[in-house]
Amino acid sequence: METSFSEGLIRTPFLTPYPTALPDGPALNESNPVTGTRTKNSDVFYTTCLNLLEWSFTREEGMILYYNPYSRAVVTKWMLDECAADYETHFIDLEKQEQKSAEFLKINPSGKLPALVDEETKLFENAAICLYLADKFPEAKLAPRATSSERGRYLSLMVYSTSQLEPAMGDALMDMETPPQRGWTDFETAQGVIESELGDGPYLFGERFTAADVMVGSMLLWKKLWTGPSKRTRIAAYVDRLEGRPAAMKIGG
Ligand SMILES: N[C@@H](CCC(=O)N[C@@H](CS)C(=O)NCC(=O)O)C(=O)O
Repeated sequence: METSFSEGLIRTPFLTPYPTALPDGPALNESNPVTGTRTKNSDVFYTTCLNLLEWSFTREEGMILYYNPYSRAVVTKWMLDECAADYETHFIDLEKQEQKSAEFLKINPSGKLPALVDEETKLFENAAICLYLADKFPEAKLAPRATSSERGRYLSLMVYSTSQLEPAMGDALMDMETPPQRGWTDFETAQGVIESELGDGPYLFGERFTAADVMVGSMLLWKKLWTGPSKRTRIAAYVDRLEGRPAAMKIGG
């Protein structure tokens, strides 16, 4: 179900943690202009109970993805769908700069998409969200367990995708040089790292698809959309494989 941005904010539990007294409701001892009687304790109690009842019916339990189909929020959506998670999307109009509104900045102080709200938990940055979801849904088996010997490589690839691969790809797309002082590598090197981590695949962890494939793969999927299939055959085949997944990332969807 999709609801509007403002509706979502009003219904987001952490912004309205409990019902406040009715703004137009009666104050204690105030004279009622219609009946002329004074407001009693029981009147205030009754109004508060009604508020509580209304709040308990309108309150959302599921996760809320702040979303625009033409943004990096499609990465989080892919991950949520791989987890078979129950969630709602709230559309954020980037042209209207809704991502910079005071209400949205309370969710994501960087003023960007995506953002995910799970009850009291607020998350931003795709990598953080994917790490969170993989751990929240262990039954989806999208992350090696914390005690597994593969956990270190998994965490490294999750961070590599966003701290090295993504900015390197940005530089390449904008025809910019990548001096090493910037803290990330050039795109050719980054693709070489991914190819060697992929090995014979089919995924980064062999037969097992993980959140690392969502993070690394989403970058390579964007690249294919912008500039066509990779000349590196191993990467091109990997991207085709990812695109073939039923939940695969869809831009504009
Ligand atoms: N590293 C961030 C990137 C977030 C990002 O740049 N989002 C863009 C949309 S693709 C955005 O919200 N831009 C609007 C703006 O900066 O005002 C992530 O992966 O979550």
